Amino acid sequence: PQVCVIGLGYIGLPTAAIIARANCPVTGIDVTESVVETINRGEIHIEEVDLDGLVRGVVQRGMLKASTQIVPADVFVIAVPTPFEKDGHHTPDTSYVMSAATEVAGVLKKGDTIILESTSPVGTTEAMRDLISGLRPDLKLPGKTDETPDVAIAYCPERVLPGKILEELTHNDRSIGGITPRCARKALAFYKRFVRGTCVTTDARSAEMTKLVENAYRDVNIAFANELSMIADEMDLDVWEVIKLANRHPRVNILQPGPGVGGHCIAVDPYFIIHGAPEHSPLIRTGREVNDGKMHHVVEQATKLIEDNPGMPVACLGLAFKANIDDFRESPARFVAAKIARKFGDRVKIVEPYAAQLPREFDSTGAELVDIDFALENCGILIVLVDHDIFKVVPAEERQHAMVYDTRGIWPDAQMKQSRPGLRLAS
Ligand code: SAJ
Repeated sequence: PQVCVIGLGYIGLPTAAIIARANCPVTGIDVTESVVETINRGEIHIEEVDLDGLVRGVVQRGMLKASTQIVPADVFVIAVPTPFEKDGHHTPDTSYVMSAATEVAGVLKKGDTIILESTSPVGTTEAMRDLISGLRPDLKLPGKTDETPDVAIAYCPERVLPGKILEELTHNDRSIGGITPRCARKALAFYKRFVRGTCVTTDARSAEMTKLVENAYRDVNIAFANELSMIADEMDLDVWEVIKLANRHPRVNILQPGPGVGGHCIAVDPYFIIHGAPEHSPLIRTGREVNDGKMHHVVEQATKLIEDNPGMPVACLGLAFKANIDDFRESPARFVAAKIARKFGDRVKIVEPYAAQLPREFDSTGAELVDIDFALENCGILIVLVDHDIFKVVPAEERQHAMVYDTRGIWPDAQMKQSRPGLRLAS
């Protein structure tokens, strides 16, 4: 089939490339002209393991083209962002999905399949169907007719991990939610072309909720670890030691505390559930609050340590939202480092091997980007915010002189120190 993938971001572009590799001609659509030009040159505008070679190959073979204009196709895959509105209520914003659906409606023909992949509040796929039904009264849409519908509509969330996107796109199991069972079967036949994991069919609303539940589950579990870390600070305990011991129980598996939860999914998707059932989601809401609260806790603890040691240079290690990636959006590490830079100015050095320069909020703070060697030689206080491999391998003797606040638990020998950052630590 001819495929049209709408949205060429972190999910859409790898998906388009993998479909093209499976020998389906793909047109990728994006509103940003420069993104389209970059891809048509065989290059990429995002960082992801092995994506450059894959895109270059499929573009050179003529299997993937990018365009700003929608084109007719047999299968449409929508992978556009679904942020929430900055209205203080975290209301989900499905306007990008609906405008993509409007574009699809303009070129839709009998026999086509539309698949929504964007993380979406429950009911979005049906709302999209209703919108298309209004725009194309000439077509029979699923769930709107007793006869065989003219098009199939399904919801199939991605569940790939940044840094392992290509591998997980191929090997993860998929939930395929049709508006009707027939829609699910049509979408299933499409995914079978390039997914090696098991594809399980269900209805669209269950598939929508499944995606939200996966990320809310992880958020709540990380919140448990983060809450433990704050309790441990209060009780003067080493949280890493406690978690390590508790996890020896055959049915206990506590996740890792950190400076908070970042990224574009885990810190966002739980709100889609909360918004849908506010009265019945106290745990999920509290999980969000705990994880956001952890960022402020880290700022407070770090501030105490820095104030207790006047004049001593400080290094914040890491800005990324998690280890070994160059993605600084929605990052708790970046939030904490920026707060510290604003408070302590040119005492603050930032180490982030994945950054060429500091983000704009560091302008005029006096903080500067340095490498890890500079930080180890010159800074008496080290605040670990990201567990990049390059930080993990720093041997104990090279950091022995420094006071350490390790929010990620990467230096086991420094652990007793990190859990009591307010104390004056042996230097
Ligand atoms: N984190 C911790 N402690 C942990 C695990 C993670 O503090 O034990 C933090 C990370 O440092 C990061 C944040 O949580 O700041 C999220 O990282 P992550 O690796 O858990 O997840 P993401 O955001 O990279 O990707 C998630 C994945 N969802 C689940 O694992 C349930 C991925 O499979 C989804 O496809 C993705 O969200 C998405 O797009 O929804």
